[in-house]
Amino acid sequence: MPEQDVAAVKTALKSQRIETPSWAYGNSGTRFKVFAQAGVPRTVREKLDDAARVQRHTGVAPVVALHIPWDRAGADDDFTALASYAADKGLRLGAVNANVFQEDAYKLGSVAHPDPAVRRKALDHLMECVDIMDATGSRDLKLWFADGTNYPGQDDIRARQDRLAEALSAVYERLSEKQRLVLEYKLFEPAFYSTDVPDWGTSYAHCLKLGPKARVCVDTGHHAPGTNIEFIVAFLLREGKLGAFDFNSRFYADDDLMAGAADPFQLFRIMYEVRAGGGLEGTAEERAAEGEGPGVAFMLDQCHNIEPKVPAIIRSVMNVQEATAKALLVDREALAAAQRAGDVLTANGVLMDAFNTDVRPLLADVREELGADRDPMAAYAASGWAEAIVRERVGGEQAGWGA
Ligand code: LRH
Ligand code: MN
Ligand code: MN
Repeated sequence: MPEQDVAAVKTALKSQRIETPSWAYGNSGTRFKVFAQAGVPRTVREKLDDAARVQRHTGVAPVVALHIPWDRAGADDDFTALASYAADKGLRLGAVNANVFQEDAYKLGSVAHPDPAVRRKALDHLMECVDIMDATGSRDLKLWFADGTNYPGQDDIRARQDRLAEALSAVYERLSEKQRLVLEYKLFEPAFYSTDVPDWGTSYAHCLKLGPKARVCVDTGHHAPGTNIEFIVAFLLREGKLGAFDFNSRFYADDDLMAGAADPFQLFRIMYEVRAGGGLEGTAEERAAEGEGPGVAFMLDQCHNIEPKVPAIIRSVMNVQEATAKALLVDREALAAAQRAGDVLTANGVLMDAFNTDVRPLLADVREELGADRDPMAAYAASGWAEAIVRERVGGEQAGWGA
């Protein structure tokens, strides 16, 4: 590859920002068991301390997404102070994830619940999340609703859409010009018969009606097996409606395993469509600013149930970077020529050549040039952080789902 092309690939890789989820630093599990790990953060500040390690070793993960109310612990309701704490660590606070799925009141749903009092309660929480965004300077409000039904006839499917639309529109009006809402879809779970935002089409239709500040969030674990996620990505980017990713990987359902672990080829195909749709263009600052441009947030949303959390997050960041690097290596001119000529095998070969390239040396150079570590996993293991947090984080309650 010509020298100037390598430089362009490196520039794009250096400006990528991968947002890590605060909840991935805490304890999590399946519905059967949460295995507690020693050294896990007890407060949101300790989660940020861990995130700062991820940033230090990788150089591309300076943003941390919050989940409310999980991140109240240690924030003392002063999110302006929390944002300064993050800034002191070289971090900034990213998407604010609303949580209207863990209280008894939400048994039959939140914003689509048949009882207006429950809908009001849910909407109040969404509004409160926007207040928090005002304090943290976050751009995105991430909305995922566990709403749906388990049995045919349980509730009116159309009425639930009306209620959902009403809440979305109220929260949309509350957003400033610089803020956005990203609406995440999920096929099933916890609802098993009908889900109110089950797929990208439903999310897209609501976002289209709401306006330019509303975009779709693609969580890679939220589809039916076999779904062509890169098609969805290509379509949404073309329409200017792709807002964010929740990256994770899965073998069966919403497994929330490390991004790129189950299917690195799928992650590459997704990142190729992001690149082809302009999602990697511009500087990090340009992409983070709302308004024109693709503005796609690359977030992780995963749970480390059996593996140590900080290095698992480092590994995930590296996996996203590897997929991105390979996507950037695709020879677009050769690909376009083969596509124009109808040369199926050459076109496929161009893509596979990029996927089969070992990009690890290139990424090691990128990290070194960023002042991070060539081998983040080894650097973390040698840093003593894992031992220090086990020693120091004693007493108190560990953070996890619900704390
Ligand atoms: C739902 C989901 C959503 C939640 C997160 C904890 O399955 O993906 O993004 O906020 O998990
Ligand atoms: Mn998600
Ligand atoms: Mn999920």
